[in-house]
Amino acid sequence: MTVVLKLGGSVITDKDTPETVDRAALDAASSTIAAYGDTDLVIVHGGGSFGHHHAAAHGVSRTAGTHDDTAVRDVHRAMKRLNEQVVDALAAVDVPAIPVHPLSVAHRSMEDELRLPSQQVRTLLTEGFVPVLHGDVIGHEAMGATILSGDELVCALAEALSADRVGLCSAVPGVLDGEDVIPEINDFEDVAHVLGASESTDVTGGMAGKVRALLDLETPAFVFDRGGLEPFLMGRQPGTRIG
Ligand code: IP8
Repeated sequence: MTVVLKLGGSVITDKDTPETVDRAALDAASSTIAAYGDTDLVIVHGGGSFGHHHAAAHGVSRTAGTHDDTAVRDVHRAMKRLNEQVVDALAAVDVPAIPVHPLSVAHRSMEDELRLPSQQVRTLLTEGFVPVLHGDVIGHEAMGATILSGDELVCALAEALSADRVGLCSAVPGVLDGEDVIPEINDFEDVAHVLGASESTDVTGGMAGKVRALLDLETPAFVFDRGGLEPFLMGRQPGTRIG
């Protein structure tokens, strides 16, 4: 059983205060993963208050490229700082977490397609490690560099590894219609009217972008909040099932 799990930036950071980890939330998620992540697990985390603030300050996004080397370093280094804290929190509870930095291996082609080699992740998994990737800034042919979201990574990895389940641990208990969690989504048009824009600085599209990308996957995906992490890792179906 191969599982790709994204820890959303809003879950593990204080999204409105630059470069601030939510220590209690990160430690709690790490302990849950240590207790229940008894499977081939790849972890991806989002940018939260690390990547997004720098990306917004430099005007770089998924679609707005930059040739400013300072911008690329600022965004990437912020994400590496967060990644180090995530890897350390996991390692502290004996999860064999290993950092994998997308900027060093991935790029986007002229046709706007993500090229992400996956053999290094596959090998790490086979050898018993837990690769921990993160949203990043990557080279983009003819555009300089653009943002790679954790959601894109999750989708690319799920396909490349033929994952059995995808989980997105987010700030909300699922995709919401008002106060209610939508149990299942199979068509974007059914929910387009209820998907608003993300409230904090988020350069990669918020919930609408997540749902679109997850619907394109073969693998069933679940969107849930931190309370859903344990049931998800136990093989249950918390939050919203997409696809
Ligand atoms: O939080 C974006 O990843 P996301 C990463 O998964 C950066 O959208 C660098 C802003």
